[in-house]
Amino acid sequence: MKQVTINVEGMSCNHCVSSIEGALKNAGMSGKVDLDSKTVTVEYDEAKTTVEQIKETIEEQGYDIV
Ligand SMILES: [Cu+2]
Repeated sequence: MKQVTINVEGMSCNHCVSSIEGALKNAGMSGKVDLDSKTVTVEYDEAKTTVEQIKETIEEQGYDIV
């Protein structure tokens, strides 16, 4: 498993946390949102997932990648 930390703009509350973490989970990844540092740390299998796909998954929820 690899790990990547992505800076994300627009996350402000627990709803944001659960929509992003839920979307990542549905896509087969394990994500952790940190509202204080405005980051999402994702563990993923590089054989199945690219960083681009992770970013798209977050953007599809309505958040901007910095
Ligand atoms: Cu929110």
